[in-house]
Amino acid sequence: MTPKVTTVGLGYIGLPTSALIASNGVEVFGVDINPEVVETINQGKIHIVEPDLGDAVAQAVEKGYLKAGTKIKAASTYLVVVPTPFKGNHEPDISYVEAATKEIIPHLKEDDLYIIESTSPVGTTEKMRDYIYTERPELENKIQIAYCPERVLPGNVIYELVHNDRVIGGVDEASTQKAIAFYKDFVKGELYATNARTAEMCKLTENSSRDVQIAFANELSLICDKAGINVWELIDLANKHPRVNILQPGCGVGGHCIAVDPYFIVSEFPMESQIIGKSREINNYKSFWCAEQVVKAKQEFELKHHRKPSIALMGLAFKPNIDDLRESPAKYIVQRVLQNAQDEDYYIVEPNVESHQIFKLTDYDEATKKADIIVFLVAHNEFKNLEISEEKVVLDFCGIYK
Ligand code: SAJ
Repeated sequence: MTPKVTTVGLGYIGLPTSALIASNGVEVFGVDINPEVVETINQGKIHIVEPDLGDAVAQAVEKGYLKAGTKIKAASTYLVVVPTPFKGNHEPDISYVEAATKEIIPHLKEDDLYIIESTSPVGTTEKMRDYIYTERPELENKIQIAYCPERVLPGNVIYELVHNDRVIGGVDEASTQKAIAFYKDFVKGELYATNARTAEMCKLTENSSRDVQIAFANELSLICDKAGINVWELIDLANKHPRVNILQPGCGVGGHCIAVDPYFIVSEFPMESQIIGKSREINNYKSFWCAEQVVKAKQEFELKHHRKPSIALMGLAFKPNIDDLRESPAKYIVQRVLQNAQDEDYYIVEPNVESHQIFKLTDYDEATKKADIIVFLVAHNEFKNLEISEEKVVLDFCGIYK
């Protein structure tokens, strides 16, 4: 197969994107450094949990439009969809984007289109353009280079890939237009043209905006705890105002996007990013505070009952109804609580995961029946209608009872 599109990175975004393009009858070659991932996909199976993705991949592979491999194949469009984590000091790490580009460079030819979708610090696309033209000076201004961030919500990826509006920014007008023409074939949302730097900043802005708004809700929850006010009721009431829309507090902000991307702005513009930086601190502090509350509840129980309590820790995922534990505040809280453990019995619950390497998992019914203290960390659907007897101590950090 001679692919039209080569996608580098077959993770949470790269794989669904590849499957979607392939489902439009376009030959797509997906590249991943992990041979097991490649083998799984070539069998028409998937290595991640995402509704409807399994069917999309199975069909695309069966029809011969999607193939995977560990080495790049020449195509006319290249999509870079690799992770951009941060380093120890919260500085963005674009080494995967650089490595993918290095692999693509020898295959590039006149009129090819190179697109970065990975979340990237401002200036990355221009940096890669300079890198490409240093290695291949004969191609200068003869290929098109653009940035188009993904903005899909895990759990609803297949729908949002097609229906969300997209922001597309080239390093020049011709690049922007060529990238728009590419996305037009499989995106039903609006395609908005801009330049590469604005498109990069737009992605960082979207996730920072959500982080700042969640920080506001989390700050309110700390204030309300001291003031003896139910924060959930307060937010519901404040949101009755036609121009107020406060998000929900929780046990912190997790995932590999919202808890990461704001640092890409803060590390480049530390003096200016006051609210963005502080929001990260507040959301991280909220997880620490939750862990402290569990320890406090444990000590109070001991003083009152003269015995050690048993404790149910409900949820490990980074948000409700998913199996993804990456950058999860709930997992962090469980770890911190266990570091403070003495002889108490702990029941750790995560209904979306069968087993865990470190934590022994318990069924949610059994855990809530056996435990003296029940700590709700993630608002999974399974936890919403549990019958919990009145003598139990309940810490509800995620609004199960609101
Ligand atoms: N959270 C709260 N309170 C809320 C909403 C969320 O505490 O009111 C917490 C969640 O529990 C979770 C974290 O925030 O720990 C992030 O969850 P999320 O559902 O807000 O977002 P993600 O990380 O699943 O996906 C985000 C989305 N970005 C925005 O909504 C601006 C998605 O559209 C992006 O594509 C994705 O990041 C990404 O890949 O960047």
